[in-house]
Amino acid sequence: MSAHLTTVAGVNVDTRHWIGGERVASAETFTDVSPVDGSTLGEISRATGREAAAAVAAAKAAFPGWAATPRAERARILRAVADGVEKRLEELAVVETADNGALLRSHRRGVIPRVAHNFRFFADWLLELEHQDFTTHRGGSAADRGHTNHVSWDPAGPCVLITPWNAPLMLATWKVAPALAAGNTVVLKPAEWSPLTASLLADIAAEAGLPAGVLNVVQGYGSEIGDALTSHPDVRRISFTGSVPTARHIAASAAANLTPLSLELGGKSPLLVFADADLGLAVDLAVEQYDNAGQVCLAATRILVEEPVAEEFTRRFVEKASRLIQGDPRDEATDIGPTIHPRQLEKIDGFVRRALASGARAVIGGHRGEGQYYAPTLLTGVAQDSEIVQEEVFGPVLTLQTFADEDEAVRLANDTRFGLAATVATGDPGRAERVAAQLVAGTVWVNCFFVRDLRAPFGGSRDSGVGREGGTWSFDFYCDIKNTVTAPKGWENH
Ligand code: TXE
Repeated sequence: MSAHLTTVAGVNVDTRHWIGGERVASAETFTDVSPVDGSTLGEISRATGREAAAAVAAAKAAFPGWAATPRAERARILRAVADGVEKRLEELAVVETADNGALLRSHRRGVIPRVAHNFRFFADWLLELEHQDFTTHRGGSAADRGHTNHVSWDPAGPCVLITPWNAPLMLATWKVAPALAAGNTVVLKPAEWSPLTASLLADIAAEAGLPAGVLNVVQGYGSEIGDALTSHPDVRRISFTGSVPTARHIAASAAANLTPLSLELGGKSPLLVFADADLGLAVDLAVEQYDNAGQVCLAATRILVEEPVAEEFTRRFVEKASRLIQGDPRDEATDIGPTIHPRQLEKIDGFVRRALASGARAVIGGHRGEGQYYAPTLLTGVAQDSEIVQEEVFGPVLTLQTFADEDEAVRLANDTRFGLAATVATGDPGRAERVAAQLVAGTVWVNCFFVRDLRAPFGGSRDSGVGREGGTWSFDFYCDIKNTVTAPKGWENH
């Protein structure tokens, strides 16, 4: 077997970059370790600025051809990628679980099917994207009237897409699919803690007939090659999902060329439980926040409960959360897997230890589990301005606070520097509407959580991000929007 292949759960994965339609190795490698059992999954090529520049050059060279490819043909190839993902669903699911420790059953039933959906959705959407035409009849001077305006969405150029480890392939393809559909070429830089499925995606895309250089994958540390990608003058768009400090760094790096950015960052989202809510549903919504060991940007980690039902809510929450099974993410019965990395575990533990030291009480959990696991935790007695209420933990750690009325609920909900999402549990549609209107959040869910229609905008306010992606918002971001104004016949004689 080639020195550049590793076998993970029976699946062969190439550990090299994918640049210009070829596998390229770096002199150095980094070790990819499984959070499931600490085993080594592979030695992955560790890019330097040279490979980063080569990937951008390949994307630049491939751009004119792909941009000129008729939409119907681009859509056909994207659908073939979706077919390839579905054909290899089981392989992608087992590799992703080995690499990031999220539940195999979620990968099989939800996450990897969604990867295929990302490609199919943006292929369909591309064909529906209408150019807009209108005639100037108001505004401007009288002389301008009768001119036609033709608005078109043109491909922008090479895009750098930098993605995290909590849902590696799903989040990568959420960017790759619209970028490619729009006629752009891509350099994808997956997270170094979960590099494997991006490599499999490169294989699938090549098999589906995506031309060489249209999708490039560069493996390595963001701290080492990030700047070479984000400050490159030939890069026309940067889309990033990850942490706030890295986002600030990328924004500064991109500023040299004023490269447009889309930033999807963290959150500290609230779940507001009103006394008139279906309490069983509210408890289900709250317990759901432990999914993926809480390593979800959208997670509603601040539970805010109206005083009269707080005790009953807590009792029922504890009852349900205590039944959760924490263990090997490959087992069907498991509800909560390990955290991604010893460093993430340390970080989670540090947050909780400091909270407990400053007076918080652990209703459940509050400590590490075996190995790389962290016990599902619910903390009460937390002050609104405390670190545990204000900072993203990114682990299975929830806080519970109470409120007296709607005004206080909204005030607490909005009182962090984030604004990604919010969930409202209430039986009163009028209240739902009133409260939703006041919440600072890119997405508000009422009596539900995590429901995503890809036509809808997705993104955050404040420190949770810049810009929106999804449906037409993705095309607005990944395209250069052009207006062509044509004079009416005889206008020159005006
Ligand atoms: O994120 P980073 P980390 C939050 C979460 C988590 C914390 C730290 O709170 O605990 O961030 O996670 C690449 N130039 N989220 O350290 O560093 C890096 O290689 C260019 C929330 O993993 O932001 C990886 O591919 N790129 C989040 C990606 O950025 C750079 C998901 C994310 O890593 C770079 C993940 C640089 N200078 C973490 N430095 C969410 N919004 O869902 C790193 N990278």
